[in-house]
Amino acid sequence: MNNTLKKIEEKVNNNQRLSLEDGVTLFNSPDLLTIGCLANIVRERKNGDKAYFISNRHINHTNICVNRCRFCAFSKDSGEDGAYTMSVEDVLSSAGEYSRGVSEFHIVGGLHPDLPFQYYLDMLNSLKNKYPHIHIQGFTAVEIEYLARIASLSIKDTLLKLRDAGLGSIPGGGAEVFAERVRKKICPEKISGEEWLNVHKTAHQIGMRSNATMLYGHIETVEERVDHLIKLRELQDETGGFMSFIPLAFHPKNTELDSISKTTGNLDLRILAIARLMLDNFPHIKAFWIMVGPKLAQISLSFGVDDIDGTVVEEKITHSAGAETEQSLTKNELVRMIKEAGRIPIERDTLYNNLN
Ligand code: V47
Ligand code: SF4
Repeated sequence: MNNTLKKIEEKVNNNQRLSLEDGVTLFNSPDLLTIGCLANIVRERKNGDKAYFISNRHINHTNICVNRCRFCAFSKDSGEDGAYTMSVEDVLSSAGEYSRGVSEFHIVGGLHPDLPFQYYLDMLNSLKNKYPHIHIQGFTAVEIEYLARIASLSIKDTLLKLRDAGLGSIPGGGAEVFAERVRKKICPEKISGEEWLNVHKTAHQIGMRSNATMLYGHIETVEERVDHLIKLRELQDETGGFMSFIPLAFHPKNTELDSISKTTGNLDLRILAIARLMLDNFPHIKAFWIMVGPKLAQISLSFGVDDIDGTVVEEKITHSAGAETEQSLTKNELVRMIKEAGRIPIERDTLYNNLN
């Protein structure tokens, strides 16, 4: 092990919190195996040999979005070729396809200029009516803030109404990188990092759990990545409401940022491992296999990761941006990947209850 990592190793062994400087050191170190090894210590301390997956179904109800972030290949303008919006009935029938054994619907979409708040309440109510036992994780903080604006409600009242209609928890999307410099360049219309954090804080205050993400591999600096992780850690200290952190590898194809190269395996593994080390108060680190590929997701189970997400069924956001992964894996495939990595597969529900 090189000397610069010695101090960090000592902190990890003594269960001490890593600083911003430590995070930067980890990103700049060539010694990926040591970083993975340290992350594995924390992973096993928190989750033993368990590796989680979920049977879920993603539903993207509309791709029409007023924000048009520069890294997004999924969104369209209203009336543009390929733009779509599902009616509540469409959402219901899409939920019905391949939904046997599913414990979660994961619903995210664009910021639609015309759909009323009632559409979202109707969607949740009808899903809950038909599938009362399936947890609905839906609407990123960006969507929640938009819904609050169109409904002229506070964030808290918006969340309470969505929860009354059937919303169970909030996914981690829309966080990107909190630094204003980055947001100005890649998603100038999006809510600020502070606003994203405030939506999650409000959700946690009413007892709703959520996830967090970071979109990496575009124009962000190492310091901006570590700053993002530390802001999440600070909010988690305050509320304890986050369940998992999911780094999202930027897919450049069909986006305005297509001159940027795809992320590499080294960076993908490094981010997952560093997240495990920095986010000492997050119970779970998730490798979304759709984004990093099933092979790397499997290896990441020895680099800090304890969750490889789910069966998914149909994925539009990353596949619009050139992802070459399948859109779905069976439960058996997920179990085999986990067992071959020497871990114990646990099928979980959204809130990490064991469904085995
Ligand atoms: O918010 C958009 C990102 C997110 C691209 O909470 C892109 O469990 C890569 O948040 N390349 C949506 N990423 C997906 C998401 C998510 C996925 C899986 C699990 C969970 C969870 C959350 O995808 C967006 C945005 O940050 N995104 N475009 C792209 N070209
Ligand atoms: Fe809209 Fe989300 Fe795509 Fe941004 S990332 S354009 S907010 S769908």
